Amino acid sequence: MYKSGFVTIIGRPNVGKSTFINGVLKQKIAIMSDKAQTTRNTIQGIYTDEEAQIVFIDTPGIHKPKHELGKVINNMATSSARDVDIILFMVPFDEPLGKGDKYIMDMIENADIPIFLLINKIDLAKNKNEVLKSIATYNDKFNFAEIIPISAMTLDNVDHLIDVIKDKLQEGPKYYPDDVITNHPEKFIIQEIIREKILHLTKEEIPHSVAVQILSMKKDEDGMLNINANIIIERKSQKGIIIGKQGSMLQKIGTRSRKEIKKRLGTPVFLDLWVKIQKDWRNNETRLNEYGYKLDDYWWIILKE
Ligand SMILES: Nc1nc2c(ncn2[C@@H]2O[C@H](COP(=O)(O)OP(=O)(O)OP(=O)(O)O)[C@@H](O)[C@H]2O)c(=O)[nH]1
Ligand SMILES: [Mg+2]
Repeated sequence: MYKSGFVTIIGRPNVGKSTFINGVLKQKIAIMSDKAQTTRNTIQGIYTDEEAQIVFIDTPGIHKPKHELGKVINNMATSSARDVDIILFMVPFDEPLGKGDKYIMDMIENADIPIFLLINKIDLAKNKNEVLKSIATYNDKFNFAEIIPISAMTLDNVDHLIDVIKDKLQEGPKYYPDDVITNHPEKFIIQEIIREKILHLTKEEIPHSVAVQILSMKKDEDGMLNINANIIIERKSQKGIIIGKQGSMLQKIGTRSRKEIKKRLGTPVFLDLWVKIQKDWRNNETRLNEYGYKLDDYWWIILKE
């Protein structure tokens, strides 16, 4: 009997959701960083083996929104918990159960599907007791179907988690061919790679106020992929930071992005990056749509088949 199903992974920002999904798929489909709110879209990661196909959904970290952008990405995360077969709620073992976690637990409390608690980052635990303490705290507050400590980084206990997920899934079809691992087009992947390099290279307000827009992607006769992209920021002062002294920062962003895009797509890449100021874009619905931050109703269609 072949099994399949949809499994969403939710939690506060920075708990390791994208690291987990990339680790399970052994390929990077979602960007990762130590900055909160790295992920801004729902991203399907499709795990397929001989016994089952699990469509994991990586989601943006649920947080207290300060902009329209925050509201949109929170909405993506919370609506991903509808119409799935299992919810994975991820927390790091080393942070106390806070308001954010309570908010999420209240939200999923009435879901009539199994909810697993994933206690992540156990590679950082000095001893078992630290992890056990965290398990006890959460166990007191919520009736989880399973509580599974893992490390998304070292993949400790992740095979076990996959087995438990398979146990809970029902018989079902392969929704995707074996070689499909994500639902997003190349354009999205390129845009995210560039944004990730910016997150890694900058601090303070930049990571939160930046967006990347791909204007065009064209292959020329020599097989070179020409990419034209805008880095969108909100203020003039941020433009200076992104460009850097004599363009040094922009060059670093460009070089690192180009290398990863080339590796990912297997073609030589020419990357033309421009910096553009778009005042308060995070509160502007038209701009949010333009930069790809809208409720993605396209995976709903897949679910409703
Ligand atoms: N030591 C350790 N670090 C981890 C682990 N999982 C994630 N991290 C780190 O935690 C940080 C956040 O990881 P992400 O995967 O980007 O977190 P996220 O939950 O997707 O964050 P948002 O997209 O902002 O919601 C990164 O610096 C990761 O390297 C883990 O199992 N162990
Ligand atoms: Mg993420």
